[in-house]
Amino acid sequence: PPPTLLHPEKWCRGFNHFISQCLIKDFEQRPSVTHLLEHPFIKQVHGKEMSLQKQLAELIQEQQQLGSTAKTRYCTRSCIADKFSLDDDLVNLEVLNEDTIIHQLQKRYADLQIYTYVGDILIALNPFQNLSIYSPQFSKLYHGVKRSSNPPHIFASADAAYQSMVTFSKDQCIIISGESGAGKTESAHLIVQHLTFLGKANNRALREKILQVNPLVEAFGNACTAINDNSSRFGKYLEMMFTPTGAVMGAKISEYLLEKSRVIKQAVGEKNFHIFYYIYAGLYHQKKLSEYRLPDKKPPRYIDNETGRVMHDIVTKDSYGRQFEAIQHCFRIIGFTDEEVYSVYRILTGILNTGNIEFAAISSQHQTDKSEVPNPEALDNAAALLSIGSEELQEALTSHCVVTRGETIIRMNTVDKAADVRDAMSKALYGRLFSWIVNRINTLLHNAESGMNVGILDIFGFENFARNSFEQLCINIANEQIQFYFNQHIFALEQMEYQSEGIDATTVEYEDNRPLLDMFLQKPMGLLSLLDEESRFPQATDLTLVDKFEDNLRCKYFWRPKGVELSFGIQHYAGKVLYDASAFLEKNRDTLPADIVVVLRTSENKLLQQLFSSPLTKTGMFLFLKQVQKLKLKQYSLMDLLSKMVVGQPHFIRCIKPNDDREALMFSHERVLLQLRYTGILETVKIRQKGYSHRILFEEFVKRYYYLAFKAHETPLGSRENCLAILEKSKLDNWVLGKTKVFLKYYHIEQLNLFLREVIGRVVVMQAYIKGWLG
Ligand code: AOV
Ligand code: MG
Repeated sequence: PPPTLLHPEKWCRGFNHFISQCLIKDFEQRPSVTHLLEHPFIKQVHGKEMSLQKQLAELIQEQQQLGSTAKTRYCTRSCIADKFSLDDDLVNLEVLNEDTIIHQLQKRYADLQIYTYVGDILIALNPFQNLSIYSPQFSKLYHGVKRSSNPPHIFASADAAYQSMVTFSKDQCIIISGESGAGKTESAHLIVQHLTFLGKANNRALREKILQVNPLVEAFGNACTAINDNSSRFGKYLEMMFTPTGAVMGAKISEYLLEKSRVIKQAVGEKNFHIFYYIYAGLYHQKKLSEYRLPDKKPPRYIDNETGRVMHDIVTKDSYGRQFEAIQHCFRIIGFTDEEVYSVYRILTGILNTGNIEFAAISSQHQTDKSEVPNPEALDNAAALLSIGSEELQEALTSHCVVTRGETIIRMNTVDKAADVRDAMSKALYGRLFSWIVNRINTLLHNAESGMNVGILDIFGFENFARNSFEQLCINIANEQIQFYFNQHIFALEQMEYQSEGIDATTVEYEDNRPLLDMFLQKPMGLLSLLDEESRFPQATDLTLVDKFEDNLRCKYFWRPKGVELSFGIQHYAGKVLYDASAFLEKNRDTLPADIVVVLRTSENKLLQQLFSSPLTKTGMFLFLKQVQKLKLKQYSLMDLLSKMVVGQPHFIRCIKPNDDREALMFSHERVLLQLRYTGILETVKIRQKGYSHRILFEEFVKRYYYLAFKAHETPLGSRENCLAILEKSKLDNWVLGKTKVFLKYYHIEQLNLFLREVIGRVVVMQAYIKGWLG
């Protein structure tokens, strides 16, 4: 069905668009010219445009001059003129300032035009309501057409990445950024949806599998926070692999920095990872709670944050139960065995039972701070589900071995210490289970053949809560790095290259967050190094840590508020955040006592045994983000990191949250302005207006576009002159030739590709015409 939410006139702008609509709606595939001309829609606009027949006649004439042959699909769309709405791209603004930009976005948002271009960058405003613009019809609409044929759309961005990959045989990456709740994860889903559509493999099963990856990992890695009901609590890089001809053939996912602490505790108003509620509801409805030793009155402590509420939701809301079925479906489609899934459930419910183990102090004559488990039932339940001995488990929780001078001594744990060990075990179980699932998905979707890929980066967005802890710091540093990457790509590298190619291009000032990143990542005096160093001192406390920060981080981005001992502030690119350093050291140490590992290794659950026996093969993560997680990299060098991170040609999507109330159609001027400011949108528009977003080596350029100026059988040299010939023949303007490269504006590429397709398309149209197919 056509979009209902948008005014038809706004949505269907060009003639071209009508054609595409007709193609999709009324003719399935390819209409004859007569059919097209008969169509009421076409009839209506026909008079205003050049007649189709006239165009065809011209095409044939041109074609005879070009005299080349080619094979490609039937292509009517590209030979029909269209109009371009200037509103779609901020680069077209005549008066360029914050006011005009925000006015434009606001106007568009009111029309439910949530997408807007800044050159090749896409701005996506969260609509906070479901729009009917993501159906397969829309995927078709945005498939391989000129960008200006349709209003801006996330499918167009996915399409651009895909076409780029196929055309240049080069890996691509799509980097989605924005603060928490801005719509990154939704955008990532839509991109996967469109890419699976584009990469139509004969293998339907594989496509199905790929579409289940996000829902599955998000059930384990997303949770409800104060800002977003489906907040990503881990970073995700999903690579979709394609054959050289562009058919999808596999996928690979990398995860980093899962917020494990959520397993054991959540802030007020927040929840544990989705999967715990899904499984609880699923087992409840299947009447299997007792089999997994879960109570049906009061849910386990780990998921019972708001007393009473959780059980009520589990019993009454059928959405949780449905989600559980969906997850079972995901597991099955992707190819997990029943045994594996069963083991996963045992471990998850084992974790829930572990959380219920309590400790009480017992005093004996010799030791006053011993602890015991007053509720052996919980202990037995946890041990049973994890398939380990309950006595061994109790021992590992309440005592630990120390080796001094070759002698092994057993020390008893205090109540607090025992509780910490219990929680550390739960976190480790969950964290390793999560990594295992990701690894398993990769094995199941792996394809040994070499190909190209489009990677999609979707991380947790910038967060600023009432109370911010270690997790927020990690999340915000990761966002700081993405911002840096964006800046490097859009501003710094670009300007460097102009210089080396001897091109005169105006420089644009931008807010460089490098000093801030240095403050975090520098060795040995950066914040993370200091944290690491302090974590190694057994005597250190969170207070000595903040003192250390204060003594060493002497820069304007760091400050310590008066009167609040454990707090410190950071001026992030996206705003000021006040952090509470309680438990920073413990969270950074993230230690799991050896005693626990030993016990878990004895498990009869094969999967669990595996989780703790060998180090899991970590998937190829981005070094730059891994750095945040593993603070032990040898030398910190930003440019080095950066070059490793560039896994392909980047495409940027900047998500913007129009309001904090998650309300549809509400546009908070203030909030949007803030986001425009800190993401440097104004500067981005400026540089896109003035700069050249594409730089192609002469040789590559000629190889790719020689068709436009030379005969099909010719093989012209990759020289400056030949580039010039092609560019002149194409009648483009505003390009520049450097010493080794052709510098193009973002829209040139599209025009060139379109010309190329037109040349090829004409051949087909002409042949079809001659054969009498169309007459
Ligand atoms: P995030 O990924 O950027 O936050 P999400 O993608 O989870 O944000 O989006 C938050 C919510 O906004 C979703 O659950 C939807 O309800 C709504 N939403 C976003 N984009 C769309 C869209 N295109 N159409 C309809 N609704 C949308 V975080 O992961 O919290 O940083 O950590
Ligand atoms: Mg997200």
